Amino acid sequence: MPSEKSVYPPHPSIARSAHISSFAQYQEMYKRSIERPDEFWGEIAKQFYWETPIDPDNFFKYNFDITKGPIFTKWLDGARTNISYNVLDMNVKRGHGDKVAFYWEGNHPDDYSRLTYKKLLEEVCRCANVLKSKGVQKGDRVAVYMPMILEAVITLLACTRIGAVHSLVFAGFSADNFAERIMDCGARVLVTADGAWRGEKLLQLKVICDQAMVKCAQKGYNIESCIVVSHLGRVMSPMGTHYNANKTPMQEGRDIYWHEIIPEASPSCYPEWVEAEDPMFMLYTSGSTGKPKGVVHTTGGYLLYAATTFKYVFDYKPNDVYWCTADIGWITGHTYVVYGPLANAATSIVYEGTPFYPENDRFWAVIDKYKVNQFYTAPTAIRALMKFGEDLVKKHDLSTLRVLGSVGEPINPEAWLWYYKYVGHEKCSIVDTFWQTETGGHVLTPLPGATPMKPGAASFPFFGVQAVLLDEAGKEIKGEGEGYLVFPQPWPSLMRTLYNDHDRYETTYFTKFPGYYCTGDGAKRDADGYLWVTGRVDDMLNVSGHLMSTAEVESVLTEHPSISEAAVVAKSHPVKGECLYCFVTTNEHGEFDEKLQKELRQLVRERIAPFAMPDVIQNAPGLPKTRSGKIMRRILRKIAAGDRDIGDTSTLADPAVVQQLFATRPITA
Ligand code: 6R9
Repeated sequence: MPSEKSVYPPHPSIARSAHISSFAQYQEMYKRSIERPDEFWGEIAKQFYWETPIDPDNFFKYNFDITKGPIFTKWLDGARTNISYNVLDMNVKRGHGDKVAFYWEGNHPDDYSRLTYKKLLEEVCRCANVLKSKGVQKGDRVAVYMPMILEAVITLLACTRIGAVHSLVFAGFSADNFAERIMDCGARVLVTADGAWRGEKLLQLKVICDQAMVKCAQKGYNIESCIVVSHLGRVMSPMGTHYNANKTPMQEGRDIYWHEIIPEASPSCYPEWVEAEDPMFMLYTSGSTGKPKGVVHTTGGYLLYAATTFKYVFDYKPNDVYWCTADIGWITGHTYVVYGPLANAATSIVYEGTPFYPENDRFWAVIDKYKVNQFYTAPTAIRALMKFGEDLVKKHDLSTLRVLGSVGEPINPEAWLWYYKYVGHEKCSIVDTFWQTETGGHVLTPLPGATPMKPGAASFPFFGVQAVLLDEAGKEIKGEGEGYLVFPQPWPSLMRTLYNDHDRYETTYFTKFPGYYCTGDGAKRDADGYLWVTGRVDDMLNVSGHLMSTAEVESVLTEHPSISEAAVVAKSHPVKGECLYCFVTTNEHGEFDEKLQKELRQLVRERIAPFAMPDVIQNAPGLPKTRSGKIMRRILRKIAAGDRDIGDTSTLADPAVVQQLFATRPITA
């Protein structure tokens, strides 16, 4: 087994044919992208259609320095385009009409379908016409709560076709969460499905939407139209039968089935030309104060960056088959299931199910079935699959693979090596892509034919991105060292604002270090200049690649009538990366017992999502606090880890609390 300190050069067979085939070529292009961004991105912009031309004087403007005025970023301001036109009509015009845009692979292996570019364009137009008939206009938000089915892709593209802003919420979030997001973005139209199977689990999506709509209505907010894909009735359940779709309750006048309205609509729809800087979509991400942030992306820059990163990071070639396993509800699904691949006229796979159904080799079976060339997944999935051993991988022919991607959290060298050796046969390049909902696309990543790989290093910045490390005082760390990962300049797809809250955008990302976009992650640079992302530096947790804030979970726990105070920290977990370790203080009505723990877990599940369920709940009659009353999470992290080396405790108001928490640490922790 190779050591984790080794460097793995790209395999000659990969490098030879890659778009970027040497590190020197990367460096040269990178230099140009930083020194002449207008020239670099201008050439790329020419590959797309602009209804009104790009004004060279308005190519790119920004201010990242809060002391000099409001923060803003603009690319190609004033040029008009339409992203659905670019990724559909243009591809059809270029002769890709009969090319498969998506293979759909259902949860059950007997369910699968495909959609060509021509057919996708038609379906998008039909859906766009229906959205228009429901009153959706340019700039309006449309709420989407969908499983991994092709109608989800169609809905997003239909929104962009008419200039509407899609606001998709991951279909694993609870009704409470969804309701909050619907009201925050002000959507009046909702698109969903009756449900879906994930492995052997039935997700009753319409039921959750109904609950969310009731919660909205209680606050005087009404969804006017809800379009429902009847999905369950057309696919195989794990029992091998079809589910009775009539079980889904429909409200007269508001709810309508997709199949009753979309097929009747016209298959052509003239695109709405929008400004490059018009909002294209929004997507909520966790914020460290608890309330989710509606990250807003705009049209022109997002298109350029999604297209360019997809092409180079996955080294995509015209006949390749690409597969990203991310759910469409996350930014990875937006940029690298929908827009990036389509902008390159790619053929990709949308997979509905889990890695474990019907057997633990499903991922490998799907790669084999479709002869996948690029496979993009998350470290948590790799770690879970490693447990079943490499024999399951060896059962399948994975020889078509060239590029393996990783995203969502740092990948530990052990998982990296397993991925490299057993999935990639020591031939594939692994791209460990670091990015965020906010960045819109990859910002740090190796390039398959160019970058010698180091297991666990996100390596180097992508074109147009300057990565800087700062110390606590805001001084730049040049050369080797560890600090805050920040960016002094925007690239085309950096988010432009937080929906309806530009102040929060400025304070969250631009005030800690004036002049820089602050990622909230720490990173170190090694002697060879490689960047290694070390994880969040703020109060955020990353459970199986799902980002959430400790404050969000704490506020749910303290809603329980028996809880007076709660503090949540991350604890490392062999598969999930991190898990939730919660300290709770009960009030006079509460008794800390099994029942209470069960209720708290249930509460988090209902209010946030199943993936947010705590692994450990510890009774904390007292919490370690500073004299000014701030909870010292640093110490709680040590208790969670069982590490008695807690360092400086001079600011602690009552050191006895810490000893007590160590002594009563649950055995299951
Ligand atoms: C794309 C996505 C963003 C946070 C980010 C960081 C972590 C993502 C990573 C990584 C180390 C990688 N993260 N990719 N950490 N190496 N390759 O995941 O977006 O859901 O917004 O999460 O995820 O902490 O700040 P998002």
